[in-house]
Amino acid sequence: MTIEFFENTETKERVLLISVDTGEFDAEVSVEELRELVRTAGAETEAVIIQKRPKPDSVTYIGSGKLEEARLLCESEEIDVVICDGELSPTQGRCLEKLLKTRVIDRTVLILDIFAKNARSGEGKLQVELAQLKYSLPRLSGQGTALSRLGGGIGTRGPGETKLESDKRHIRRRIHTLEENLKELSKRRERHRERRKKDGIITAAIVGYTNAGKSTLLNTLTDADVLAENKLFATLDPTARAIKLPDGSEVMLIDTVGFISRLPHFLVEAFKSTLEEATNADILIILADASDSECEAQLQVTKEILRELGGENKPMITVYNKCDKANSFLLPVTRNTVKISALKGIGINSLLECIAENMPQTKKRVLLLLPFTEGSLANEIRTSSRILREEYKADGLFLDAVVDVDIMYKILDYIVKEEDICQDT
Ligand SMILES: Nc1nc2c(ncn2[C@@H]2O[C@H](COP(=O)(O)OP(=O)(O)OP(=O)(O)O)[C@@H](O)[C@H]2O)c(=O)[nH]1
Ligand SMILES: [Mg+2]
Repeated sequence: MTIEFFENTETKERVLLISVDTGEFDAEVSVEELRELVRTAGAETEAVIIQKRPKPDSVTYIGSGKLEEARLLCESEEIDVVICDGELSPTQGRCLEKLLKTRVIDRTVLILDIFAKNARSGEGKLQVELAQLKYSLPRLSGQGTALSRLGGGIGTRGPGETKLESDKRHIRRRIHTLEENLKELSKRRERHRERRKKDGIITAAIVGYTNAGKSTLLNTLTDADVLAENKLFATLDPTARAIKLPDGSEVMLIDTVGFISRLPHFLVEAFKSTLEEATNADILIILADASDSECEAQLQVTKEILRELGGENKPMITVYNKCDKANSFLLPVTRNTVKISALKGIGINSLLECIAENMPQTKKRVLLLLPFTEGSLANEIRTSSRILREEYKADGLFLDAVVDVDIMYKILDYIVKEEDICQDT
């Protein structure tokens, strides 16, 4: 029998965490992160069991001794939900629920639960529902699953009205509809990006591990007023705001969903349209929490996910944040690395200068000698570019002009000299 619990704002759900330490990653660090996820989900970690084994037991996840320890803890600590720090197979999930007589979920379900709680936009909600269905589909076997019991406790929250049904066909149909809807929204985003590009708007995405301070930075630089709090995955939907750089040029900053280690692939897939907003930006501002002992590991995770999303070839700026409470002397000092405190507004000018240095070249200054036969091209240059000097010479029309890089291919044959210039020239 499975006990159902319903959300109650006064009594927090009591959680037992179970981890199998295979040596593949630092189990202690991972459990600490899981604790934070539990806190973010509104529950309380009462006990932790870590077992060293080469791999999880294929049926019971942990060995029989530890299982008995867990069963006793569930009773004595009045545990409401057991959370395993890995991905549970359907068999393991069912078996543990039966033996522990408690709801059992895994790290992925917990993350999905937080996503469900924090999704605000229609697109965000569709993405969460898609991820939940993709997770639950292989786990439906006639019996209920953790996800199909939409109650109110952690791991059971749904994105909206839709109740998950144990009808695979229905779920597959729903997955298809969601994917179609999301594809439409993704196309709309793409059209929007194309328009921005045409208008010459440069974009910079603030990416990084969850809780690094991305939203705080956006709020400090603009009056975006987005939610920033000490919780994981506070932001799910992208927000964009324009800022002016010290050299007068403008850049559109984008704040988006944070990353976490061992992010399941299907979750990245479900959030593709949101994540593309970040990876399609002209510049990537990679924010890291310098006060976290796992700072460098979190930077690596961020870079790996960016690589997976195809964003590794963009200009990148590494920003060590929260330097007000970190020993920033030990941090690397390299080109395109900045130390800041988004909260206290420290180092912001250096960051803005670094963004300015990384702005893509959109204009070039060229000296041209156009043959007299290219009269219409000369007119096109006159209307689209800034002409600094124009002179009729014996062998053609001489132009000193600042042209848009988009028309370079038309004038390549007539260039006498070219040089890169800043955006606002
Ligand atoms: N001490 C200190 N705290 C900071 C700084 N920047 C952000 N924080 C705090 O870190 C926590 C997380 O900040 P957010 O801006 O919500 O982080 P985020 O990266 O947007 O997080 P998610 O959207 O949840 O992925 C908040 O409690 C902030 O007040 C900083 O420079 N110094
Ligand atoms: Mg945020």
